[in-house]
Amino acid sequence: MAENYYQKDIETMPVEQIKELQGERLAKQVKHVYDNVEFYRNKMDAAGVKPEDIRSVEDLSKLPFTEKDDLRDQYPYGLLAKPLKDCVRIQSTSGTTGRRVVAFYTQHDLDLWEDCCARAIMAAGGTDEDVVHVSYGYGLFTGGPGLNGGSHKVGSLTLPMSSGNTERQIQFMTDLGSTILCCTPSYAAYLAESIDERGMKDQIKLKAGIFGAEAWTEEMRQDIQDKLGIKAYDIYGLTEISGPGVAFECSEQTGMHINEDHFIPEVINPQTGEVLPDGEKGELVFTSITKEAFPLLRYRTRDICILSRKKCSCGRTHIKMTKPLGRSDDMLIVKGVNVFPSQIETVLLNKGYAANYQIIVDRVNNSDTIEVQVERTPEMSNCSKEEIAAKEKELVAALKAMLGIYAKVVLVNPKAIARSEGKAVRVIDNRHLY
Ligand code: DLL
Repeated sequence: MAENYYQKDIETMPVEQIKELQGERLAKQVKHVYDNVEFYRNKMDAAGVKPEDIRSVEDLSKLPFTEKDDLRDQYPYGLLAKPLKDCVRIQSTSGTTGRRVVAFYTQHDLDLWEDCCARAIMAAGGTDEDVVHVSYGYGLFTGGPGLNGGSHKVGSLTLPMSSGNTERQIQFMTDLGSTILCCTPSYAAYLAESIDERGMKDQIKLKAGIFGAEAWTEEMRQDIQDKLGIKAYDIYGLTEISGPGVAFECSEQTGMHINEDHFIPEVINPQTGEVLPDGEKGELVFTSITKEAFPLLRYRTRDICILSRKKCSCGRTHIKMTKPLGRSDDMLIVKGVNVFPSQIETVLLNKGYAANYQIIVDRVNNSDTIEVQVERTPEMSNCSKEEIAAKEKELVAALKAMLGIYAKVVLVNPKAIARSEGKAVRVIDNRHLY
């Protein structure tokens, strides 16, 4: 299949040229921000940096970071760089860690954001002949509006389903012949399961899925691809930087191209703030160089990933990021050991379970405990108590090998774990209650 681009010239631009473009846009953006946002003016003055000091990407590290707490402190209007009358949209998120963030967009900002989503849809093989089924939430969450706008730009027939009402989702999917599904991976897994139960796999025409907004493993990708008979593409983004489409996967499915003409990525050591070379694992930081209303400089995402400039077979030249491998703030520290929920998911899926699980962390007698609840597979319905106990023991051993610590495993009944239509709740950390 020939590679599909939405903005080929930009997406395949030689790296040197991208860097030059970034430098020009960065210098302009820093001036815009310095002139219009008191918060940044104060921060830059305190750091002794003037807008004239920032002329190229190499100067980026002279700028101070922006933290999530800054956004909370400046809520709601403190980081606005345009008069409110020039803004046409607000989106918001409670954020992965529960803090409210409000982002503003001018019409131009929306236009560029939708371009990014259009690139993602076309990279997943989308054209104006497709029926794009958007089951991300609409409203303040960026998922629905972002992919909706991108789908319009591609010229696809857009189904603004939003999340929920699985019965209707499947009916529309079959009646209207949806070909590309956009939703969270956990909801895609749930839809796949529901389609399977109804024996309707033959009636769906899906060829691709664009799934993101939450962590998911390669194993989960394989599972969804097999169950729905599609290619599943990852998409990454965050409200603070625009929404979905900051980065997206291409046919190679080996990481996501960051839209470098709009966002400059850096990876830093989360403890020291030191910038790390490409190929090293650290916290992702973004500077938005084209946004008018809500431009952030060196925003610390807390997402842990690795950047790579390795040549991509799709022809795109923009740098690639791995799937977020965890969050510097969501990483669980259990008995002093760093545990990422994705490690647990990998073990469960490798052992043949579906991604219906929950991790419960607690503190008993001053000692951390971790329990993994996972649903039994349908094949286990006739298992005896002893057989179930043996399966649990097997998982305990596999988790111990992966994490290095003991985690209790409870195999619960199928459907016992609440399904999510948006982002799945994987971790319940009861230690915060004390
Ligand atoms: O989740 C935007 C989005 C919508 C992305 C639809 C993709 C698809 P927020 O609600 O602000 O925005 O949450 C942003 O979600 O910092 C990551 O921790 C996580 N996240 C987003 N995409 C992925 C992904 C949207 N593909 C936060 N894999 C980010 C893993 C993701 N985590």
